[in-house]
Amino acid sequence: MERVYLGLGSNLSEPLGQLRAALAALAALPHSQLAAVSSFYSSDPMGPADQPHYINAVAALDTALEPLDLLDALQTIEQQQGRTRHAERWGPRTLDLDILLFGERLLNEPRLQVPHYDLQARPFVLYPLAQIAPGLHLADGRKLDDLLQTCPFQGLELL
Ligand code: A4P
Ligand code: MG
Repeated sequence: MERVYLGLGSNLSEPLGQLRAALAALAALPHSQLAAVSSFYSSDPMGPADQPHYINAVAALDTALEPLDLLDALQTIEQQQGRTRHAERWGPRTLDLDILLFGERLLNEPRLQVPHYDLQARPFVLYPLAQIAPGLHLADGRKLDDLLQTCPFQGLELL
């Protein structure tokens, strides 16, 4: 089993319900166990400002799935929850499931970059992650505490 951290986000079609449904789907994944879930946070949208606030959370999943198999499973869950992909970057979505960290792995594949390319810039990722993994060291040598220092708790509200 490897410990994976997942970012959950939604800003359409009752975001709280979207996250709850996503967590139930994650808990039902084969060869996997949902180990921890952060609080839910309301967050200002990153990207186009003319979209609703997001609800974000981070979950820890222990899994024996390979990374690309987990990605397939996450995209299936996104699709089951009505996700449609649009051209607009960072636009609104019913559900976004991102692989933030995957055990000690460093992945740079066409479909999957791990650690997530932008996690250091996202308070709605770093603060919930710190809640369930305080003092975490990333596989690439960075320390979560250092990333938090340069990413203010801004536009974020603990629900
Ligand atoms: N992909 C590569 N690496 C990964 C990874 N580590 N985890 C590929 C998941 N997927 C990864 O993703 C596009 C492709 O990225 C996938 O097919 C996969 O092979 P997507 O979910 O289809 O597209 P996207 O999410 O719209 O694109 P992008 O640029 O990844 O968007 P982000 O970065 O996820 O941003 N504001 C707030 N407050 N909270 C949010 O959660 N989210 C976004 C989306 C914008 N603004 C936000 C939030
Ligand atoms: Mg995504």
